[in-house]
Amino acid sequence: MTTLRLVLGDQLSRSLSALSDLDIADDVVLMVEVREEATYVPHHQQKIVLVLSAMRHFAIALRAEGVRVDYVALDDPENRGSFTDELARALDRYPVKRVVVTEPGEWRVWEAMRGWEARFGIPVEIREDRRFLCSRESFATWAEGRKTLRMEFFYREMRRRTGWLMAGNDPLGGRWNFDVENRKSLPPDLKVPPRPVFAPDAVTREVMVRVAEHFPDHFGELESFGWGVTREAALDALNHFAEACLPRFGDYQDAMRSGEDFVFHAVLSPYLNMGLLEPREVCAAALQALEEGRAPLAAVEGFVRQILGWREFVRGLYWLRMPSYAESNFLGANRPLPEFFWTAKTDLRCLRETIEATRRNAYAHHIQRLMITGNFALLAGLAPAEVEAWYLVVYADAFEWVELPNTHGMALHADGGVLGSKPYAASGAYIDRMSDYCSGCVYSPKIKLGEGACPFNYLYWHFLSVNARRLEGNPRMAMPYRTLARMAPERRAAIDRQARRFLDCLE
Ligand code: FAD
Ligand code: DLZ
Ligand code: SF4
Repeated sequence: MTTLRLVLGDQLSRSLSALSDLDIADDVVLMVEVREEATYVPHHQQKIVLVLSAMRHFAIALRAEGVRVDYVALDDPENRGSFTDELARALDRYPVKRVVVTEPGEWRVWEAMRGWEARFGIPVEIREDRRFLCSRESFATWAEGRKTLRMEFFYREMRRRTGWLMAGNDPLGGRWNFDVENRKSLPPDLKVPPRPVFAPDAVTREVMVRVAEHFPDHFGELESFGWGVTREAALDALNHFAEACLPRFGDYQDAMRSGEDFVFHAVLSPYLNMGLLEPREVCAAALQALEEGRAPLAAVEGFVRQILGWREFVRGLYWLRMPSYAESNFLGANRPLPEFFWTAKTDLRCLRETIEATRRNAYAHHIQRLMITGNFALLAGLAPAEVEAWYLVVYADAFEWVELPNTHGMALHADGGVLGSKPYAASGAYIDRMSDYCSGCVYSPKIKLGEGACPFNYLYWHFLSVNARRLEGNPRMAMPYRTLARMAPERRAAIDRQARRFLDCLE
């Protein structure tokens, strides 16, 4: 009798709890490429290649250790196409005494997994995912009894727990957060280091052929694939970031520049989310850079906050609030997703460039996701479920536990303020300040209304008008609502007319 250990495509860590007591002599590790995971939303082609190729490389590494890996490829004629059905088939191949898995990253899979024991009539041990820095249980304890859940307070608690960036009981440098120093726009002459590109090896090339064949209509370019697919490559990417980008990460975290798809961002999220890197080691690399004087405190604090703070916070929130979290629609937004989110055919340059980069790289950096596509979706009142499905499709790092709170909560405010205290709504002036997109756009951020006006400008005021009932009581929205109240009624009416004309054309 053997123990069957199922490893999923975002669990590619040798330290995985499901593998912790692996008995090489007796156990079987099961890995399955299943159609359902590529099609429950039609993922970007690069994302499918990344996950499947990384799975194949992980299996190769395990086999090199002498582990018995049962690997079911997408093309296997017997492949039944889902985790549950493939597990059922594997149970017919071996005399299995128990199944061991690590808890999955998505509610959808968690629900299926919890039914396996009853369905198959054998013990199924679902272990905690210990790669995270805060367990689901510990987050729930922190959240208990709090009226509002705010990342900043959770983050401080995590700083105290880990002792990272602490001087005794106080934050290093006397402040918890150096964000005010992290909002610079990019000087035109500042060079951005190129992102490391990993040329596809034979395994990846084979997967690319299969993906092009099986999923020809999925969004995204495949030829530009440059992701690492092994732990070694992910470690190279981490070293590159720590050396070349981290020192400037803080300063230019919110900056956007046409043609610079990555700026000083880490581009590590797919590796973290699939398990090729662990959050602990990524933060350790940043802390070491600070200790050795290779990066300033503001940059390191800003970076550590993204991982120790935001990443853990959104995961905690997801598991605390699912499944109802996904169902709220606080602003009652219901406009269908415009076609240009897929084609990039729009004359709004900031949107066009962000969507083109997304298609090319299966990546856009945080400010593009939040303040370009996200801000537009918010201002235009796009239906949360459609926007969320788009974000889940298009990014290589998109797994629902992290995608949903960021989209539903942070970008769309569809949760009514569970994640953030106010909507991240901004007019063209913000985009103009933080990017060079506007200089080459047919619209002008300086024109508020009429011919040539930037649509973000009138959509912004229109958004405030139509959502006044829901938002004007929010103290953090007091200033824009005061400005709106001072606006001449004819001007408000003209703004609403132009916004409605624009929105009608979207459909
Ligand atoms: P950097 O900006 O260099 O940050 C470093 C690391 O911090 C990231 O690798 C990531 O692990 C973590 N991080 C930063 N911000 C966040 C955040 N808000 N939430 C969680 N982790 C964070 N991130 C995903 O990993 N998957 C998603 O599907 C995803 N969807 C998003 C959707 C929207 C609408 C928004 C606004 C943000 C989303 N994010 C998502 C968060 C963030 O944009 C990405 O983590 C980041 O852009 C990844 O690029 P990077 O590695 O260069 O990150
Ligand atoms: C994203 C993805 C894809 C495209 N394909 C697979 C697959 O064939 N096999 C697999 O084990 N995992 C895949 N994944 C990742 C899963 O979607 C992910 O493990 C679940 O969403 C649980 O978080
Ligand atoms: Fe975007 Fe408006 Fe600037 Fe054009 S003018 S790039 S639409 S913010």
